[in-house]
Amino acid sequence: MQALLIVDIQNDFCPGGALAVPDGDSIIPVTNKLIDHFNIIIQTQDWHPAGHSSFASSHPGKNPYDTIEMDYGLQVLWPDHCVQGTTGAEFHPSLNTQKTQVIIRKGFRKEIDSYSTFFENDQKTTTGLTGYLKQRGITDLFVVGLATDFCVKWSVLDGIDEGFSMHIVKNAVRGIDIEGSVENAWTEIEKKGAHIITSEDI
Ligand code: VGL
Ligand code: ZN
Repeated sequence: MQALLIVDIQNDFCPGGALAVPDGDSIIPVTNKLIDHFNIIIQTQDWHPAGHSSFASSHPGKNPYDTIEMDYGLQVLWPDHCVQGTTGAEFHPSLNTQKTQVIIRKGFRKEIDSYSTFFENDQKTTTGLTGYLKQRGITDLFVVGLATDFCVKWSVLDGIDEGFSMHIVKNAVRGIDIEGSVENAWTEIEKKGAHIITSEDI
């Protein structure tokens, strides 16, 4: 059983947003076309409280894209983004959200960030997605969205560890790209055994 996982297509990750992914909104038309081909659609929504620990503004003297050592390891610090209840946290208005059956919100605990749709950044705290997918008999996840080098990458890697067959649609993802992070992401994704496909293959 197959499902489409749409990662973080939110205003703040699109041009004009607080943490804009270059060209981020260009994946929306192809994502909307893919939605027609699936019966099960899952979306994720980055959903931070104000003052979240992943925001550079929460750490005096730090700037966006600096890194900091957290209890759970190295964390990149971001501009304030996807704050709960703000326009920036809303799904992009051009994205068709009508068929979406479940929305996984992540990053809602102040002290811990969450890139992956399966686990928070401590790699232990679960979002519950595995249980949802298994109970519905879903075996194959097709992943699109933002950003290739963070939330998309970690979702794909964790999905494989959780026993799912992961397919990443390469013309329906875009990355932030910090010091080669997009290229590294593709290498890791490939090495882990994800299927790298295009929307034409579906
Ligand atoms: C993301 C950085 C911070 C993402 C979310 O969706 O890839 N990146 N929060
Ligand atoms: Zn975030």
